[in-house]
Amino acid sequence: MTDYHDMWKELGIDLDAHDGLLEVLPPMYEENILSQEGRPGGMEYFDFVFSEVHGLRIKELVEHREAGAVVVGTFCTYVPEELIIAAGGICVGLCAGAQVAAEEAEKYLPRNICALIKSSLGFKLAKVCPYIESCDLLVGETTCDGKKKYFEMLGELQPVHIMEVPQMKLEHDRDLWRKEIRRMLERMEEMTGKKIGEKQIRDAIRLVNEKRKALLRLEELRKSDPPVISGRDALLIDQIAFYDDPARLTEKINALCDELEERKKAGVSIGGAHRPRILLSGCPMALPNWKVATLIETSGAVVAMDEMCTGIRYFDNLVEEDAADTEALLDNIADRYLNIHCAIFTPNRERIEHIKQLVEDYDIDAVVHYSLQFCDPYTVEAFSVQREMEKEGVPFLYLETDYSSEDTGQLTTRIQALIEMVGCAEKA
Ligand code: BJ8
Repeated sequence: MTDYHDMWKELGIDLDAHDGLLEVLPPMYEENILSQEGRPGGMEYFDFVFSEVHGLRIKELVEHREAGAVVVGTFCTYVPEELIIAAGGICVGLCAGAQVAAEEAEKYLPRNICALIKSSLGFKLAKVCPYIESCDLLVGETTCDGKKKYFEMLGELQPVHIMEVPQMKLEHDRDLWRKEIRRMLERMEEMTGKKIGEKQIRDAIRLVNEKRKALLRLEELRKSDPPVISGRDALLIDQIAFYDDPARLTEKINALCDELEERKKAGVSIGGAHRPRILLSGCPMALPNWKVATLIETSGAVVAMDEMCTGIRYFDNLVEEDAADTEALLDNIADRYLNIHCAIFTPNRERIEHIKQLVEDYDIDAVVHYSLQFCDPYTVEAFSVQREMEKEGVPFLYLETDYSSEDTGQLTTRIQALIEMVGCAEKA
């Protein structure tokens, strides 16, 4: 085992608090991920990446910066990683999925703010995240109100660039968003002191599209029934996709998909039998948040699809590569990203249509809508999703939770009741 304490110290990490955090992660990983039976061999790479989450990948970031390049942190799937990569940078997702330093964060934020925002600030204040400490720039966005205000606070601690994400998708919203894409490109040029050319943008688009294609290939394999991969392993891969090297990750996902295709042909599955198929929809589940996915899968069902930003919302739709020049490439990037259907938009009918389509394509038995407590966009939109699912006759369960384990018993009871009901309906 390599000792990374000197590297963490250089980054300004609070070593004692960080050691405490690193003690908690392995048992969590064991309980939620490694304890699953029949996992494909290709998951070994992702287990390794997770085991080195604050080690080897951070070392790569440090070396990248030593070579004169930049690291940029993001908090939302609307931020185009292509522009960061085109500037020779590394893009890392920074949303936190574990409760850290909540009391400290509550000195600056109200108690009733979503766990994702509170924990992200907690990680920064407690100095336990080597990712955020490795960043030359943080890119925030005007999505939900909590995030907007959180980024103002973060701006007092580190350089922050804010992208204005519109809240509607009318023509003038598109115009604004295209301008924001150009403004972001200029910020990257200003920061690196280098002009970003057409070739760099084209190459970055291709690289990220390849990653998306690999993730979509994996999603296609999740249509298998009985399943060839668990929802938890698919979620883990999506979470890792936010910070791993894109080319290496693409290769490893494709190798895993080759293995899963072989498994499918040979009739090898995880668990060996049909199980109720659940679509998880709602707020993102940032690493290491596996709580709800684990409860669903240890209750006898499989998460067959995730309509979340740590799921298909992250990689659905490619950037159109066919474009005459830089301006057209930037328009294509803008168009692809504005085609993400987050609940901060109004109206957001496209998200509901997407969920309906996924229910059909993935032969879904029930939808579990997951909202983080105090997340207004998803909590309110859940009512529209529920109404639509009722119309379609799709069983629906609404869950509102946070990062604590206090409600595990109550969540388990509700999830088990849903799975039992779906199982009985299937037998009838
Ligand atoms: S595109 S889902 S990553 S905004 S959970 S912080 S919405 S109060 S994370 Fe999101 Fe971008 Fe949308 Fe995706 Fe606010 Fe809700 Fe908290 Fe949220």
